[in-house]
Amino acid sequence: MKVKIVGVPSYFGANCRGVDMGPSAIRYAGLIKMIRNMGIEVEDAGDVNIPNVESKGLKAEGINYLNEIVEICEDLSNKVEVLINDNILPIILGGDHSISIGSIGGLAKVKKNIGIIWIDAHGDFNTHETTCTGNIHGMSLATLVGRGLDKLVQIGGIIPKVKEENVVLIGVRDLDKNERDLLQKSKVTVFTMDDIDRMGIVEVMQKAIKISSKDTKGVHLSFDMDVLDPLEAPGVGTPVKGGINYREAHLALEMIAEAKILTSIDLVEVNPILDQYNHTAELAVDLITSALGKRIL
Ligand code: 6HN
Ligand code: MN
Ligand code: MN
Ligand code: MN
Repeated sequence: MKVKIVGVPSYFGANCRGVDMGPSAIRYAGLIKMIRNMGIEVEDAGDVNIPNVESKGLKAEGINYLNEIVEICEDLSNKVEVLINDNILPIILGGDHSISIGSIGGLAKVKKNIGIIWIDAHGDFNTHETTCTGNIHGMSLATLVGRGLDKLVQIGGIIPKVKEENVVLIGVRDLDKNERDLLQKSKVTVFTMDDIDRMGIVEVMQKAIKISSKDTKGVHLSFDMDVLDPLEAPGVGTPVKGGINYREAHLALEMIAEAKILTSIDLVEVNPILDQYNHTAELAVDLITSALGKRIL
């Protein structure tokens, strides 16, 4: 296995500063060294270029930073396409969760048939018609299954990038009303926090791995740090109480590693401005190593 790190220091999809420092904080927490210590070949591919529109509050079609996000995600999708073609496992560091449109956009160009495991406190299943905030990080999963604004859905050229039947959402506890209706009518499989409480993370992950990998050429892991309980991961932009703990997160990712289905990873929404002593970024590093197969006792 060969791994390359790509940073996407963008806050546009969250419309809130801080997450743009996520890639730096995660690198500073020792990501490269920790992966290398596992005996895995790893290289830092640097950052995607982010347009400088400091505090302009740009909107297009009523959506915050629509054009900037399209530009960033097209660029990212091209970079990920190259890495996947070279048999490299990309780890994309956010930035806010809108960047997954670019990373999975690139993956879909090469692999065609893929699955997604989306671990998040939120559904990210709004469209331009249901959003209450106009923030694209709340629309990224909907976009990937082909719902919403043409400009977003068309990123990377493959529409949809993934079939809903192969999408699993885990850890959800905060959905907007219309977003919930959309999800319920969709073919996406949702495991809420309540499901995790009742079934346990092991059964949830066994199901998730089966569903996401069924008839696919691999699975992308999209890990939003706000799925963790804010007591353990305070450095996120949209914290919601009642999340999973470090042990559950580790076990979930360790099981994904054992299943050997992963093509690519993104880890998003680390906000160092809201963090304490870079703790959330350090947790992010630990969890990435779990997804790469590191065992902890
Ligand atoms: N995230 N549902 C809210 C919205 O703005 O649409 C919150 C989205 C949070 C997105 O954390 O990636
Ligand atoms: Mn998210
Ligand atoms: Mn979230
Ligand atoms: Mn373990």
